[in-house]
Amino acid sequence: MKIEGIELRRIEMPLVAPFRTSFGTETVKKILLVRVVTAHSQGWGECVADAIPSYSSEYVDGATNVIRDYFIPALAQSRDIDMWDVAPRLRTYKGHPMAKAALEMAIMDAQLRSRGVSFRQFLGGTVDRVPAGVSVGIMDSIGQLLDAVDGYLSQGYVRIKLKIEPGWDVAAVAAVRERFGDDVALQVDANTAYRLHDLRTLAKLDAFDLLLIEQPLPEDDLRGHATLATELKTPICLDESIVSAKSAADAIVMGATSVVNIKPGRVGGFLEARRIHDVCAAHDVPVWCGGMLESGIGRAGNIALASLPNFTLPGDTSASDRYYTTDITPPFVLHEGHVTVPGGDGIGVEPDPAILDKNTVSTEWISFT
Ligand code: OSB
Ligand code: MG
Repeated sequence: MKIEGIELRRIEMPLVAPFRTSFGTETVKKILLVRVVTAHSQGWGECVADAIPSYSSEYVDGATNVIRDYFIPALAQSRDIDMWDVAPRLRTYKGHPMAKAALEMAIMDAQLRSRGVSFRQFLGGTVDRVPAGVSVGIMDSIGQLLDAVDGYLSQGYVRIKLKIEPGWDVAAVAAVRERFGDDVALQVDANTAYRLHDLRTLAKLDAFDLLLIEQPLPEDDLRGHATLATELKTPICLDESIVSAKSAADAIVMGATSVVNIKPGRVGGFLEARRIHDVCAAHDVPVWCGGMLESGIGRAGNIALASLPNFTLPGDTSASDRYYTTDITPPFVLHEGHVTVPGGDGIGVEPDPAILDKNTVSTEWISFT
């Protein structure tokens, strides 16, 4: 596939409500979109790096720079590119999985569109809709939290994930259980906010029959998670720690995780995401698709990924209006707690040019010719 050029477009989208986690609060999502243009098609990729390096070391300005200054020149050495070449060609550059994933996604989308194949077909998805969970941020009060959860449950979300941190954990979970009962599928996400010495607090969560606790300890502490797993009844699910199929296999074999959150951006792209799906399936470890507050572009890819057979838990694949009043693509909507897997070629969605322009902060075009 011959690439004519690549556009790097920065957009900013106001969130419908501030999203607070143990590492910070987001009110406007800054997104880097990658558009790959070939003679026959174009493809879209979304970089999920946040504005600041707090979920991981990546951030959106850094991702823009490394793509422009290193990754595109490496790919431009030959205009003829296949999606399978992207990761191997960028391997000499360490890290930056979210930046690499965005570029690979755009090339994959262009290639699959020109072949008339959808992401779902290509990845091996087996269903045409996936269950939608919702990730609920840390709030100023328990009352506010209960109102938010109430709203999501009445919309039909089939699973609630509460963001937690020291001081906003046992009481928040207890209040949600108390108010909405034991039948609500409930889980928590700590985004690395705890240490092993918090064991007694974390063990209190065992009383609430949670589906899982996500990433309680720092990302490099696999051994700590393995120790914690022997002390807790609640299953541990790793997010930040899982950066590749190899790290997933290691974490599983060490007993550090019994469920895995897969985010294509965090692991360097959809091809590696599928390998993680496969390695987890081989170990009978269920997976679910995480989210990074994506626009409709990234969301389309995530929902296609979530249609693979070992995605047996609902993901953070919420409807577009959970994040944005107006998304850049036609919105993904909730039907009976599910979202529909796009069936069109490539990611199966296209941004609306006028909405895109309205949210655009800057664009740059890098010609391959
Ligand atoms: O840890 O899953 C996370 C958002 C930004 C960074 C990290 C995380 C999240 C979420 C949001 O939980 C999930 C979503 O996109 O709905
Ligand atoms: Mg998480």
